[in-house]
Amino acid sequence: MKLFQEGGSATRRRVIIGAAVATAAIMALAGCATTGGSSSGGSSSKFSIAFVPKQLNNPYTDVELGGGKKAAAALSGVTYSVVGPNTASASSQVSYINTLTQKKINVIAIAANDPNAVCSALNQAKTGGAKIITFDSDTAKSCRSLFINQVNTADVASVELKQLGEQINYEGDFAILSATANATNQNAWIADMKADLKSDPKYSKMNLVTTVYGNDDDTTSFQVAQGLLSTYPNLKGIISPTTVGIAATARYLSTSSYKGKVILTGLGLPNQMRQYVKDGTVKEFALWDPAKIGQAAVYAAKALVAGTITGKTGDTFKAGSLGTLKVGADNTVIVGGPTEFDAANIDNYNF
Ligand code: RAM
Repeated sequence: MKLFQEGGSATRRRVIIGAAVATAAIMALAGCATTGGSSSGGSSSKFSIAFVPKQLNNPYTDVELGGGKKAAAALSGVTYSVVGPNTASASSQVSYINTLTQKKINVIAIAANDPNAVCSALNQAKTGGAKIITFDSDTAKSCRSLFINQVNTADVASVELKQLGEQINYEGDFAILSATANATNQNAWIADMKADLKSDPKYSKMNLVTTVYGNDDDTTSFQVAQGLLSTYPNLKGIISPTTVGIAATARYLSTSSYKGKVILTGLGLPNQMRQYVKDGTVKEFALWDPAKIGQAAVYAAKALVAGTITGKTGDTFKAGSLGTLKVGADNTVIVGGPTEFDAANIDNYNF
């Protein structure tokens, strides 16, 4: 298990008096985390938040959590930590959640590898007093107070189909190379793509032949991309709605005979995709700034702990440089819209 913990700011530490130090020492000895509640210092509040990403060691996760860490540091009294599995399999997060429940962490922010596999562990955490936020990849609605969604699910589906369609003249076979088979976020985007393919006449000649899974593992994704092209040599394109999948597929295509012939698009980090845009393997792809999701999660946590929101539709909360965010349908906060990247703008982005 990997656990990073950050204490309060220097200013805060200076004002802590002996009695508080003694109390904290007793709590630490008893294995307790700092509990929530308003501090005496104006609008700041004291709480602990633990992020549980789908997996550690994913460059996307690192950017996302970087945003959370920065936001936590900007607020005084927030104890920030990250724990999580190295693989994104369905139940790999359960033991980490149980540990956080024992530690009485105030807020658990989780990107779920499966909508249901983590629910009973999260419900136990809730019974123990924790607030539950999902970010990036949701659980079933009943298992969390609110979901920080990067973008509208339907917008992801339409940008991906549009980017592929315009490069293959809206005609021919294509495949999807996804993350894990249970990932809530990828499955929601894929379901919307399938619905658009059926309902929008402009896609009537585009044929989705298969969906394959690289499990958000670089090597597996590379091999799955290779297998895809050997099984379907006439494929016109691949959509990979995962930063791990698109980077591995681009790496495979870049040195293969399919380079520039098989169109690859999907969701990628500009820093990982830059070389493939410059060498002509990929023309365009999309994403958003993952750091904003981590940031929004920390501010949502603050508002939940302070009791100024419960996560119901219509709630609003301030989120630093993101301004005021609103909880919409399905207790979901939409952070922004997708950005499209190509050779003309990719150098303007550094994440
Ligand atoms: C991968 C993960 C993550 C997803 C991005 C687009 O890094 O699957 O959950 O949001 O891709």
